[in-house]
Amino acid sequence: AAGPTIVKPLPSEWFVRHGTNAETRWEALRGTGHHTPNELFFVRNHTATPVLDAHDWRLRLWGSGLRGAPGEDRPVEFGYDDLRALPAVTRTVSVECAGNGRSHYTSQQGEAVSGTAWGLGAIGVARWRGVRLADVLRRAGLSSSAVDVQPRGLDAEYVSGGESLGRVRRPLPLAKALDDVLLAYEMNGEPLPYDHGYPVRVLVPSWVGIASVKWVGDIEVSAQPLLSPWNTAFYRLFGPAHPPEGSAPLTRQTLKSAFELASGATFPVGERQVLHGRSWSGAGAVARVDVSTDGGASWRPARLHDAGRAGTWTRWSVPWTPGAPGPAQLLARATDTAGRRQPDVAVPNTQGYLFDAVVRHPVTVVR
Ligand code: MTE
Ligand code: MO
Repeated sequence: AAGPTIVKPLPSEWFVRHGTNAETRWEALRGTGHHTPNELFFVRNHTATPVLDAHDWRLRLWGSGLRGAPGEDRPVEFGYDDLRALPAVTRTVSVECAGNGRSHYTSQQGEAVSGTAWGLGAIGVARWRGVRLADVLRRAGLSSSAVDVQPRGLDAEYVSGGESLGRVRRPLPLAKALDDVLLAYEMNGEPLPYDHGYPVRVLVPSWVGIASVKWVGDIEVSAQPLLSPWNTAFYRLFGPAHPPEGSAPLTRQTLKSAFELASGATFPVGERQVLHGRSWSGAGAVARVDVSTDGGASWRPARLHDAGRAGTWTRWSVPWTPGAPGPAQLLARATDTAGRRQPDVAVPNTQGYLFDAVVRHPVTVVR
């Protein structure tokens, strides 16, 4: 019998369920610190969370890009304790689904897009501890001809349109794999929770979430470029603005902002509030955030609460005294250190990836 698709409890005041996935409610982040608590962290599962045992777990490295390991027949293996014995690193980074914000293509722009109808809650930030993928690759005997590195998960094969696409796997260019990618075994000071990849997951800072393969079981290291449905059919941009074969496979995340508020939150007229939110970018740190409480007619700068850092979000706040009863729209627009600013309209693509436009957050002012 199939178990639950997600192991951890998903109280409805913290999560919105979308099939096998669970989205963090932004209002549940109010009062939390910089890091998303593990119990509040969104879950994106193609199938279901496998409950694995770290002591039986092995990470197998194989492929034409390893010295002396021409095929799957001569793999190099690491156990959980082998990884834990390597030099450890700790980093604060976000994981964000490429489709985060997708529902706003429809709600704000009237575009029909396929995929999980996320609001803005398919992102979380954690303090991850693990080892550098570069250290593991070098220990496995990286050959000078290696070009691509493809981690694969131990969760069930993904079936789409009646056809199995195999296990979740997605190639990384060697340069990124050797740069800042981690094999993480801890999340916010605890062993990885089952839903987030126990015992070990890949963590690819600033890139779309699909690159951060959970429950990693093997890594193909190849002397030829690798393809998988997750970098050919999915996680490219398709549509009128893009070539027929789609854009290049998605890498860096885009720029977004969210209020730590429920959609439709109510505020008493004439009472001073402090609105809180967070902004983030895959292209660098957040440099400034401007907020409008009158539907975009006027803007003022928010106070930033975190020193801007790449790979994670910046918390901010702005005071507001609602002046008149009735519906209102709150907007936040971020600018990053790469010079990007959130546009009013996002360029659409059929699968609704990389939504970056300013979101109009509906609230009601009451007497
Ligand atoms: N890894 C495996 N093995 N299986 C999956 O379904 N989902 C990916 C990625 N890694 C996935 C996976 C996607 S699309 C995202 S957005 C992130 O995991 C989500 O990570 P989280 O569930 O820890 O938040
Ligand atoms: Mo995702």
